[in-house]
Amino acid sequence: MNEVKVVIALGSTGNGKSTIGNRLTGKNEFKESEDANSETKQTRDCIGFFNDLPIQFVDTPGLNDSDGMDSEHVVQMVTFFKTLPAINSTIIVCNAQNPRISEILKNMIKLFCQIFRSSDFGNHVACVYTHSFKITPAQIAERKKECSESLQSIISATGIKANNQIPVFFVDSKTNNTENEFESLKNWIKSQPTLNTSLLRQVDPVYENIDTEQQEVLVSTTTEPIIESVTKTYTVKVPKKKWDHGQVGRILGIKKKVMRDETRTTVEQVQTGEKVIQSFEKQERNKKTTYGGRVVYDPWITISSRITETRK
Ligand SMILES: Nc1nc2c(ncn2[C@@H]2O[C@H](COP(=O)(O)OP(=O)(O)OP(=O)(O)O)[C@@H](O)[C@H]2O)c(=O)[nH]1
Ligand SMILES: [Mg+2]
Repeated sequence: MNEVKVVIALGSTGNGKSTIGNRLTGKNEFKESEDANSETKQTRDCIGFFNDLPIQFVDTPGLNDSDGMDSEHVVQMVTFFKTLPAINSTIIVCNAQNPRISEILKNMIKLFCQIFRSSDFGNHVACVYTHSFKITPAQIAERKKECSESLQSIISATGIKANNQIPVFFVDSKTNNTENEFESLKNWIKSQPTLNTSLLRQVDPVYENIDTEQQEVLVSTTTEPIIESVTKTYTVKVPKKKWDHGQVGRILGIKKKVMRDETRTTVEQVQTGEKVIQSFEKQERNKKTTYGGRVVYDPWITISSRITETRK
């Protein structure tokens, strides 16, 4: 009995993810688009068999070049991946009739590298070209080499190690003309061990990075007078104890007061300066960066405070 292999499909809209999902599960659970408009809006899965191999196929919404990495589709997709008990591989679904690797696809691949982090994602990824008709074996051989190299450089640019030889398959999901390629694809899927997804479990579906930053802010400044006791000295005239009658006084009987200086002290409350009281708060906030590079700040939260007093 083969164990179920979990395969995630990723690719631009209309490339044939849902169609190949139906083919690889032998069911018709995924809705295929009838025109160029994007059909799949939600990431969802289906378990079925491809020949004897049980496959749990995870179909994702295809994004357009105008879509950003912050769309709710991406958030729902990452949230869905976190619920998967295991993941074996990812197939990047391209269209052989339009083989350009679009900017959005590049960004999606980078997103996958970010969310799977060091889980050896680069060695569990393959590229599958659908709509493989009207292409010669020589073109296929050339494109396989080119595609493998460009995917490898996109993946390694994110810092994740990538297999030198990313497998590339050319299939046509609507005909039976590419049975050999489907067989090779099946064997590759079967050979994929489970990815280590412990880091994926910790990933935030909205934010790629959450950092904290701190600041110290001055919240208030008040000034108070400094009042101190000051001892003051002054002189007063006080009469001498002895009376000097003098010549005239003696005659007239008038007594003349003789004065002397006496030093006295007094203690007064005097403003000797000013003190400036400042209150500071240390604050912290989260700086959150979305997968699309948008930066969102949480409100500042006070984590400590201090008061300083300085004399002026
Ligand atoms: N001839 C041919 N047609 C295909 C093949 N794969 C898909 N199609 C057709 O291409 C159209 C788009 O296929 P879908 O499977 O809906 O594409 P998708 O990648 O799921 O698109 P979204 O859900 O919008 O992201 C449908 O009309 C399919 O029938 C293929 O290998 N050969
Ligand atoms: Mg679809």
